[in-house]
Amino acid sequence: MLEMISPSLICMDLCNLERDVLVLEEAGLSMLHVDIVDGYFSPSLPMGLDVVRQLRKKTELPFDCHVMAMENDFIVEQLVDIGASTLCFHVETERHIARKLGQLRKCGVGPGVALAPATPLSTLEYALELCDFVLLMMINPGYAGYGGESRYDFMLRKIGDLKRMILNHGLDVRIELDGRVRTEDLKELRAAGGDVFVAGTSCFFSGDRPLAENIRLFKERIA
Ligand code: S6P
Ligand code: MG
Repeated sequence: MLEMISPSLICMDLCNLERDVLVLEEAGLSMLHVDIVDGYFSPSLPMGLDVVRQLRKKTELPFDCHVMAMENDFIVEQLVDIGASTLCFHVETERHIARKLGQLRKCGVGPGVALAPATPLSTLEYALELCDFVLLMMINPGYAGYGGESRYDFMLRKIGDLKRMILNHGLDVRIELDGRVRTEDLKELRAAGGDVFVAGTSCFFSGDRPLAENIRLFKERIA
């Protein structure tokens, strides 16, 4: 299960990123979820590209990048240059979805698309076969720090529908789930079709306990 968890960088102690990343590495996590929000897509600007670039030198963990931007080109190019392992951008803002997915693949980056909760799956009909993964946001992207928003009730149905769509197309595309992933929900999210789970404030980075302690408790609960 631990290998399916993608801990979200912007939920870590932003003044102690290197320290927290090392804790995650030592605990056996196998990737990092790198969110870049441009401040226009959603009213949030938690972390810039230079931070990600510096962090790339501090850890071997693959960067699982999620771009939430009105204009994707510059941010995507930069993340590829920094060394993203996988990268998804939002279908809601990308004019040339197939082209961008192809460019990512050519650069050796696992391509994916991200969908806000209410964006229909029909938008994936032709893009799906170009993707390694689809990220489904379970709350509105970029609003994680705003309290009060919880996972939408229709998400389990949406995950199941996407899983069926992938199987019907005879594809092997991972489903990544992002937003309000709680430890106690992992079983049902997995059963619905989730393959990768973004761990944020609802999981590893909650409460006043040190991160290492939270991960220890998490491991106990999923054992
Ligand atoms: C921002 C971003 C997410 C969050 C994550 C937070 O929307 O895409 O990856 O960092 O959703 O998780 P949580 O548990 O605080 O909702
Ligand atoms: Mg994200």
